[in-house]
Amino acid sequence: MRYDFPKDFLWGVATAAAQVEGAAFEDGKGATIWDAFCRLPGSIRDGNTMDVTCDQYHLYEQDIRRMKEMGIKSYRFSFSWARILPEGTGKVNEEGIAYYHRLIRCLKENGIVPNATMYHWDLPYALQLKGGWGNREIVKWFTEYAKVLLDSFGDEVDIWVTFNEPIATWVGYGMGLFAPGLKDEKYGRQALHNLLVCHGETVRLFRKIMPERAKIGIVVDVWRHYAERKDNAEDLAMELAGNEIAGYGWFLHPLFIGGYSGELTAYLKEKDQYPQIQEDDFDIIKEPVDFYGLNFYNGIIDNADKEKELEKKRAAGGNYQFKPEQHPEAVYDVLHMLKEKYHITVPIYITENGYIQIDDGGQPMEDFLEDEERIDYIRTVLQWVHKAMQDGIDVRGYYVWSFLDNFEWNAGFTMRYGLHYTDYQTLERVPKKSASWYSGVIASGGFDAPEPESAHSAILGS
Ligand code: IFM
Repeated sequence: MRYDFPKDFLWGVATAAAQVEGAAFEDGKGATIWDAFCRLPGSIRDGNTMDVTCDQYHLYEQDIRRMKEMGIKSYRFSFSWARILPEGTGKVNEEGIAYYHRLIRCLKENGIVPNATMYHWDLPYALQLKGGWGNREIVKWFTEYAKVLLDSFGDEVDIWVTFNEPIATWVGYGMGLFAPGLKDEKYGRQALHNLLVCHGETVRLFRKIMPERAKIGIVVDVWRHYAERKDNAEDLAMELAGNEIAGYGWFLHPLFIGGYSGELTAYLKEKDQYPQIQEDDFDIIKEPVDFYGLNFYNGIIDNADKEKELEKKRAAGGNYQFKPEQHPEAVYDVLHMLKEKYHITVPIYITENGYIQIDDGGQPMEDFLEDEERIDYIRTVLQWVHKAMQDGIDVRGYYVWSFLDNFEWNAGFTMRYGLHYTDYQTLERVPKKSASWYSGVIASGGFDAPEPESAHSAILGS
């Protein structure tokens, strides 16, 4: 069957500043919470730092040339707050501003649409010393930063994202697995509430100062959970926790319906984690956006018994967390849920989707170049996206995570998501098979493929 996408469909690739730029202490950039976290023993699986990563700060022209050769229509990148405002507020770092002007200019000269994220997890360390996301003052700090970005780049960039995946801040403040490494659930809940208020205030600022052609949205990742046994209380509890208590519902409900959901409110009150909320907060958070960015990676089938078995194996020292079952068909269900449950009617971009290759060290580059599994996965996701579009869901673009292998947060360099292999010693980029496959998809506006096999019953009920 032929899967054709609209002529103006925005085919893109995505990265984020901290994961690809490197130059962590060059040209006036301030330290971020990740620069500090990487230095805590045991925090990063392979002990690496973000000091150099892919060095895109110096090699951006080469990367953009490759994007152009591939026919990429849009590049989703993020600004580093600490490169713009090394202390988080106050003095602007002109060299940081100049870097992003160069990057954006180069993209536009090559006909690639910039899609810019304001915050992708790298808070200036100076602000963490003042309490970071848990301090309500962050609403002032963030809008000051957003204003600098809009004043500096508003003429050049038309697609803006306030936040990428708010949940990461919970992983950093409530679970201790990401920067800044705090394990304080109550503080984490407050941090996330403050972040949502920052989002809404930034949208309000945007409406005041930006022309109508410019669009702003937010990116929330959806890992939808499904109880495997619909009559099993433990499976159902896992589903609820994964979706509402510490999953997408935490954000989508206040952003698109208003306030926290009944389930989440009850949970937070019971745990004494309900954040301090000011009178207009829920109106601010619900400020209408121009688009919604869906980061989709997988659907998750919850089975409490299987999970307990896995826990035992993990406790015995095995590495069992990285080969989950693949459920690309969940994207179809998720796209419907966005419309039917959250009433999202603005255009949707799939702002990230991708596939991991685990690199535990010692494997040659060649092992990673023939990435048929990535091609299969991305193709199947796109088939289900196509089907949702046939149903009338307004999807305008799709970005592969990622253009190149990069620093995967607390997994360091052990997870490769790239269409290009990155050699972290020489900084050479080598295209994988998926890069030429994706380039072909873009050139012909789609692909031929047999219809995907029937979906898992727990997801699509078939
Ligand atoms: O690398 C991350 C990215 O920063 C945010 N979304 C998920 C990706 C893969 O884990």
